Amino acid sequence: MSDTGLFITVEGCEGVGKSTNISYLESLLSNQGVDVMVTREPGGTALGEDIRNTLLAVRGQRVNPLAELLLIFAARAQHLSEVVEPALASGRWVLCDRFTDATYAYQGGGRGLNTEVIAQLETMVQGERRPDRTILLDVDVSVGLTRARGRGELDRIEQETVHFFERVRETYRERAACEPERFSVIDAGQPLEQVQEVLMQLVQQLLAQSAAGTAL
Ligand code: Z5A
Repeated sequence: MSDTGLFITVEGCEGVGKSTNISYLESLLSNQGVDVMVTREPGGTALGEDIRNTLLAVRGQRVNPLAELLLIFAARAQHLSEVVEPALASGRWVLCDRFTDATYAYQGGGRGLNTEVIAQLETMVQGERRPDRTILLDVDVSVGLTRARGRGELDRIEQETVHFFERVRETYRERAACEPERFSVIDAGQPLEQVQEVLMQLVQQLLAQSAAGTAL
């Protein structure tokens, strides 16, 4: 077994089922004796949650996309140093609801910010740290939005157009295609039981690879 934990991120557009399936993954892993923690971005620390609230607040003023990007990386810097790195160093597995792939998808694909700028901030804030495995829950945008919007009031980003979310989804899919060894893409349009069957197989594979000390 590796002496550092695994860093697993879960990604996807609105309403794909990240929260639901992260809870499921957490219980699967705990039942297998893995010391696992769940966290999220933006957020995961007191400062990060304040930044999250600021980012998602609906205000009458347009938020400059670069300001949005910098706030997300500010929250990430705090999250990595205060939570993620210490947990991984102590051997815990970290399940993170969104990470930097979301930045490429939302701020890059959605807002149209230059990917090179995102990549520079990624290196500055994260150094070499990248997720060991990323689960991309993928579903037609209209299906995800219907699920998410069933919950009531929309935050600032949830109020974006369908075209915005189409660009987000496309960027996620392109990233997954470029890094097939890191990404596991799951059809989140299937009934939840089927999604979770796939997740169970994935967990078994991760546990076997981790125990064998082989590359993930
Ligand atoms: N953001 C960003 O812009 N840049 C960044 O770098 C980062 C984030 C890190 C907050 O994220 C916002 O931050 C997000 C992107 C931005 N923008 N927005 N909006 P978030 O992850 O906290 O918020 P979210 O995307 O709005 O998550 P969500 O809407 O809570 O969705 P979810 O967690 O993926 O879904 P869920 O709550 O688990 O499920 C939704 C419903 O669908 C629920 O009733 C489930 O029971 C149901 N469900 C789930 N799976 C299924 C299946 N398979 N079948 C049927 N029903 C299902």
